[in-house]
Amino acid sequence: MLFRFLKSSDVKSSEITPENIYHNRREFIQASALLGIGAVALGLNIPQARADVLANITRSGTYDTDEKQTPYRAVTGYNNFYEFGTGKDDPARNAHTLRPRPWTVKVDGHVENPGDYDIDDLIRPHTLQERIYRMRCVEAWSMVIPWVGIPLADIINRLGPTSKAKYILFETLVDRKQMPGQSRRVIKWPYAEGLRMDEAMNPLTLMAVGLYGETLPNQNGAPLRLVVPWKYGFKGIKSIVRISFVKNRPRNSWKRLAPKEYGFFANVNPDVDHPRWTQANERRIGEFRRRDTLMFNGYGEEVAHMYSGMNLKKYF
Ligand SMILES: Nc1nc2c(c(=O)[nH]1)N[C@H]1C(S)=C(S)[C@@H](COP(=O)(O)O)O[C@H]1N2
Ligand SMILES: [Mo]
Repeated sequence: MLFRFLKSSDVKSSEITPENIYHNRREFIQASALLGIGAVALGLNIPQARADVLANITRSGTYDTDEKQTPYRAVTGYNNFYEFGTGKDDPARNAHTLRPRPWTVKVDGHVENPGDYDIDDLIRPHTLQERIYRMRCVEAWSMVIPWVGIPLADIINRLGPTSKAKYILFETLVDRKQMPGQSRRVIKWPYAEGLRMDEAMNPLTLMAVGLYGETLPNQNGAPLRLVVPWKYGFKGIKSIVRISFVKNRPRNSWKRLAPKEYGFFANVNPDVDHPRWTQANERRIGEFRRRDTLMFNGYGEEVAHMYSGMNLKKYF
């Protein structure tokens, strides 16, 4: 059980991990070299132990939570990524087979600049930002993660959707060699997710390329994954290879699998329970007392206006 490792009082001072050196930039690179040791001690294969430190990250602080950040070992060791298995520790163990470079993202649909974009051409014109967000998984656990990414609106504006584009569809890579979990048909591959255009353009919506100042570990969705902090974690599609501007509400994997349990909107909502468990409270990874879940995961000020007049019990 990974939880065993997550109590901060358990961490020996000799055990250097990214989250306790993170706030000291000068020591970051040096200490990151030691990460490999920590990964081995955990018994996990964390390929990003090489700690590819991202340069030129800006910090506006505007949307950051100042809550305690979830330890790096939990953020990168307790994951949902069914392409690498359905167990929470499967992605950290298995995702080393994913090759995040070279990587091509297909942009198509109702857009002025469609094409097959090399990941680095997609990222390069933009400034990377750090965003410290709460993440609330639909399974009622949560984390606080310092993401690094680009506001999705910046990317969309450069791609130039036409007026016919009402939604965006995202798809994950399909490749059984790189993603061994895809030989089982637990979901219908590719994993797919979508957003309404106003949700995609909301300043909170981030296209992440890193976390804790490093490039994204494979298990967290390298090289490109969505982060939509007021929605349940499953909207945060990983290892994206397609961005499609569409007219109609796109399919999304979890709703397709179990439409009574998962909706398209998936806004965090303590008043709408999952049929099999409550959504009124959650367990912050690393803590033991459950905490109340906040409407829109606490981001109502930024996002509630997009849903005014909508019946959120019906459109869950
Ligand atoms: N392609 C893909 N993306 C995915 C998933 C997945 O299984 N496949 N799981 C989702 C779920 S349910 C959650 S909670 C988050 C977990 O992100 P994390 O592992 O980086 O915390 O990823 C989401 N994105
Ligand atoms: Mo999730």
